[in-house]
Amino acid sequence: MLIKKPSDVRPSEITPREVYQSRRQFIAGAGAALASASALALPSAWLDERGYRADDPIGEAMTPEADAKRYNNFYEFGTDKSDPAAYAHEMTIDPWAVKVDGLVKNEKTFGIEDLLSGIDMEERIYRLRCVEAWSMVIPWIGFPIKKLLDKVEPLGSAKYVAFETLFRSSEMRGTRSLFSSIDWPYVEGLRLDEANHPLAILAIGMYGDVLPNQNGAPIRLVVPWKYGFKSIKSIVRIRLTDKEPPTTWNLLQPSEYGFYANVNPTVDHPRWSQASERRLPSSLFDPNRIATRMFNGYEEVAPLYAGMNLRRRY
Ligand SMILES: Nc1nc2c(c(=O)[nH]1)N[C@H]1C(S)=C(S)[C@@H](COP(=O)(O)O)O[C@H]1N2
Ligand SMILES: [Mo]
Repeated sequence: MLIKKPSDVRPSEITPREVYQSRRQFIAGAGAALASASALALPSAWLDERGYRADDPIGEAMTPEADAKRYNNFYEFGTDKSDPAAYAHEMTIDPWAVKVDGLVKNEKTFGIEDLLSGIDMEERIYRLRCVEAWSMVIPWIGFPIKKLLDKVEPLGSAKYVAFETLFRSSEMRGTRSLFSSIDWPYVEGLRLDEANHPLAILAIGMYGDVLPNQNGAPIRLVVPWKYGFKSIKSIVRIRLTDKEPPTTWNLLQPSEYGFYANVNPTVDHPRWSQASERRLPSSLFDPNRIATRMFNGYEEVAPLYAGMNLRRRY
C-alpha cells in the first residue's frame, strides 16, 4: 500500500496545529540558529514508534533523514547539492502567505495556518526521482492538493494549476549569482486533473517534523510520479488557468525538460540514460544502482495519460 490512510495516523500524532505550534514554540523560544529536533515539541510517540529506520510500506528502505536534508536541489540558494542546507536558513518563513487566484470562485490569500485549517495531515512515504538519475525514499507529511483546491472552487474553465516559489533575492543568494540563467521566481505547473490526483500532495513536513527550509518550508508540492523538478518548493502563489503555464526548467532547456516530466525509463534525457537511478545513499564503491520504473512505480496514474504519446510529451 502506497498511501497511509488518514485513519492509520492517530489524530494525536500529527495535526496541522500541532506541527505549527511546535514551529511557533521553537521560533519564539530558541534563537533561529539553534534549530534542533529536541527543541520541537513533537508528540514523542511519533518518533519512538517509527524511528524512520525500518523499511517503509513500499518495501524499500527509507533514505536516512540526514541525507534527505543535506543533499538538495534548491537553486535559489546555489547550485551545489550542499548549498541549500548551508544557506536556506537565510529565508524568512514566518509569516508566510499563499495567494490562490485565477479561475476560481473564491480568490484568496491564505495565511499558512488558515490554509491548513480543517485539513487533516497524512504521512506519505514516496520515492523521489530526480531527473539527474538519483533517487530517495522520503516520509512526507501533507495532504492532497485537491483539499486546498476545494476551498477555492476552481471554475469549469480551469484546466491547469500554476505554482510559484517565493522570490526574495535579499534572502536567496543563488538568485544574486551572475551565473544564474534562471528567470526567477521558480515556477511549475500541473494539469488540473493531475493536481486532483490523490497521490499529488502539498507537504508541510518530513520525517515526523516540519520541513526544513532547504526542503521547501513551509509548504511545497510533491508529485511522486514526476521528476523532482516538478515538486516546487516554498510556494507563495497557486493560480488556476486555462492554458499550460510556463515552467522553469522547460523555459531554460525545452529539449531536455518537458512540461509533463513523468518518470519514464524508456525516454532518455538527451545527455544521459533514464533507464536506471542511484538510490541514495550511494558511493563509488556501492553505487546502489536500481532500475527506474514507469511513473516512478506509481502506475495508477497511467489513466491520466491515456492516448498521449509520452515520447513526444516528455
Ligand atoms: N523553488 C525550487 N523548487 C525546487 C527546486 C529548485 O531549485 N527551486 N529543485 C527541484 C528539484 S530539481 C528537485 S530534485 C527537488 C528536490 O527536493 P529535495 O531537496 O527536498 O529532495 O526539488 C525541486 N523543487
Ligand atoms: Mo531534480
